[in-house]
Amino acid sequence: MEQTRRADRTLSMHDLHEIDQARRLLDSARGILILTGAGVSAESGVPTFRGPDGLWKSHRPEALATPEAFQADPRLVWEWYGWRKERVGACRPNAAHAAIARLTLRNADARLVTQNVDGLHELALEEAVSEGNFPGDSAARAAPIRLHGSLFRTRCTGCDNRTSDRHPVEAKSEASLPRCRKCAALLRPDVVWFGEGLDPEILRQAMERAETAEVCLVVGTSGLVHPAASLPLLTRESGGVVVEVNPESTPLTAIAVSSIRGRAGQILPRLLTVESEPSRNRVVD
Ligand code: BV8
Ligand code: ZN
Repeated sequence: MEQTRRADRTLSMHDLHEIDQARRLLDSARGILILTGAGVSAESGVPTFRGPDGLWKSHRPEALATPEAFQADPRLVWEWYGWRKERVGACRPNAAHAAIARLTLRNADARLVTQNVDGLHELALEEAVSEGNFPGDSAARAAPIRLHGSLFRTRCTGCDNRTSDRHPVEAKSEASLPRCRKCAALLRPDVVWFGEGLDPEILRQAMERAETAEVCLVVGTSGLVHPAASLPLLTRESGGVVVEVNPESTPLTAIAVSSIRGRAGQILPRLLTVESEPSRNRVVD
């Protein structure tokens, strides 16, 4: 109990009230969409895009994460992705990833859609499955919908072959860059770059979840990148409500019924603990 009180002190009465209100909404929700951005991984040490640590060698992420940048200098872009793979490879999921993983495993009506390419949601899911005895299919059902791809997958620029790839990147010269085993063409990270369309099937699934969710819980996103940032709008237009968790206000704060100012790792365990799950969908351990 001492533990809780110490943490609570950092949370104002107003925050605690917002958290209680949001928990009630999540409790009674028939359909929950969780949308995450880089902020959910900040406490794991992953640099956010717009945070102070977002810049790489004075390059803005939006400038490097484009087909044009790759066309112009594939070695530079691969060096950046190599740096991110190494950095993220040393990071572990945090309490926010774990709370989301447990909710999506226990509640068949809760689904995660992420903008993140760091793979920490997937790792948290594996850990939650190994810790708790959830029915066999729950891990597959709870797999996050990845809007923007993964740092740990490559795509061939020639034959479009896609494979998982956790190897470090050799980006010393163009000759050392990764090549396709099938057609020897240059490989690229299997992520969605600015100016590139999202996978239509993945976007359809995410939009369907947004339209049917009664609550869209938005965690750690600046709400500036589209079409991801329009998903909470879809929930609201379909009669649902938006709950936001972010230390700062964002363009999505204006449409949120509850916007909790705090760090995901501190707030989500409070928001998504087991008691909050609706009994009708609870999967018995
Ligand atoms: C497309 C993969 C068309 C690569 C990424 C409508 C309006 C305006 C612009 C557009 C529009 N529609 C399209 C556009 C253009 C563009 C766009 O949105 N531009 C923005 C910058 C204005 N969108 C696109 O180009 C999309 N494609 O539209 O194609 C098309 C259609 C059909 C056919 C052909 C073409 C593609 C967008 C995807 C780009 N790829 N990632 C890679 O990662 O390398 S986006 C990338 O940046 C991330 O995935 C993520 O989506 C985004 C970063 O945003 P966040 O995750 O929110 O992170 P950020 O740092 O900004 O914020 C962190 C937040 O966390 C902050 O609010 C902070 O306060 C908070 N925080 C910090 N610590 C914590 C915390 N929160 C909680 N706890 C903490 N501890
Ligand atoms: Zn190929």
